[in-house]
Amino acid sequence: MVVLSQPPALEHCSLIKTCKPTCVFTGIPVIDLRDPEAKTLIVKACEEYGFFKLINHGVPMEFMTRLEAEALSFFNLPQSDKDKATPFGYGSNKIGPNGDVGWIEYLLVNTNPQLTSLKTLSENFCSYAVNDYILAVKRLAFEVVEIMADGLEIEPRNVLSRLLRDEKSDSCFRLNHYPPCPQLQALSGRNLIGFGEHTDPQIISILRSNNTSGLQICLRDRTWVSVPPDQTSFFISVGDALQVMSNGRLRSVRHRVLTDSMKSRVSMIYFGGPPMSEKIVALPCLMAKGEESLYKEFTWWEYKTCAYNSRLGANRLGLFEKT
Ligand code: GA4
Repeated sequence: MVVLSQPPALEHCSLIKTCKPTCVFTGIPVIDLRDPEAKTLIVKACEEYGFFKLINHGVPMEFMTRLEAEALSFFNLPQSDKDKATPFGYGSNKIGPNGDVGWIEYLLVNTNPQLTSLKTLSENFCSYAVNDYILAVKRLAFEVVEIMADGLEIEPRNVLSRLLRDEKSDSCFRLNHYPPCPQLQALSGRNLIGFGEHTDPQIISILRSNNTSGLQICLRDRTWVSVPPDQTSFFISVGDALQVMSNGRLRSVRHRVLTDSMKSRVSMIYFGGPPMSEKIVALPCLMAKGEESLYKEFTWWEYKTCAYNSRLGANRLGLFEKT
């Protein structure tokens, strides 16, 4: 068991009572990247859930296990050492700048090689496992959005991937550690929020976690369901920017993470975003004749600024809907 040198105070985290017991959802679409039907299945999954599990993805398992081991050795350092990494993206309990809290500690860096945060982080805290992993997951993200473009029958097929491949792409990478919370056992029927409900603002997110459950997604009928963990696969989520670019056809998925009472959860997520100056608008090639865009025009910089001025769980896209 991982023991935090300074456990976050329980009263600082949001204790929520689940209204209905959440069930483990067995209906998450599972997509084999090598399946000739993958393009159609990916689009279907993103329309229905904004979420799917990807298998046969080609990223070597050692890339994941090496980074997970390095992340754990970092998160197991004394608190005073981890606090030294605050300028390089370390944070605990606080999520974003507007008062959101969670039972979590993390490292959050921009993946743009021109910015120094990732470089400094890998040199000082995570050696090079993080670089291998990010490179592999970026390539996977490019491939997934290219297959998605094929499935959407849009041309050129790099219409989405060019935004992630751009050297100015505003993408980031997050390593999350959710320590177990044994006190939860005494609070039967209550759940502790590790990471509160939200949608990801970017285009696409690629998540890998260890075998500890906790991730939940919100279905169309607004019920929350638990995603069975699978440390060998990736979970892919549609972000707000892709919802806008597809004029609402693909939906960005609301999700959250609940704390486990016994097991620590480690997740690693690549958030693929466009360059700051990019206009986020419905792709003309996806609009039917006479179809109106559902959202007002904005740049990624404007949307990101709005996200950082809002609470985690806010319906940010609502502010950009045409009335
Ligand atoms: C949610 C998705 C990513 O983790 C993240 C988060 C960011 C942060 O933790 O700094 C935000 C959150 C996320 C959306 C609203 C704002 C910004 C915290 C917050 C309250 C890195 C991102 O890009 O947006």
